[in-house]
Amino acid sequence: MSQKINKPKILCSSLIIFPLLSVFFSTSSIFILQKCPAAEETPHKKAVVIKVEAFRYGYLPDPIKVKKGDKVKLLITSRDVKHGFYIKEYGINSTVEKGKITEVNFLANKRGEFTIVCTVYCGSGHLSMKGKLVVE
Ligand SMILES: [Cu+2]
Repeated sequence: MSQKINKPKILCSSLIIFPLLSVFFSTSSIFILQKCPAAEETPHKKAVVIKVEAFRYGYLPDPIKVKKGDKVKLLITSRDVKHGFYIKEYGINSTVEKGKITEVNFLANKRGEFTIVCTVYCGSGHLSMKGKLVVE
């Protein structure tokens, strides 16, 4: 008789213990993942956002300074007319119009100084319209 009573008890307690164990292990593994330094580095690095203004005949800020390894987001506007924004070494070739924001995203994976060139004729000083990107 006593065996017949005990079986449901064991079944019942295992029904409680196993979910509790699984909850314990899943929460502890989440905790371990959060503490793991590798997990902290894995999420995508936040982009460095820089507002840039193009004008006759230059760019502000000048130079645009970032650090090697930075994910860079440039938000470029024009003060006056349509301009170009060209950086050969980074394969960037965009245009900027007054009243609009041109977004340029790139990974600053090359150290050095790079010339920014205007590729849209914008007036008598167009050919001398240059800026600089510095990747430190
Ligand atoms: Cu120009």
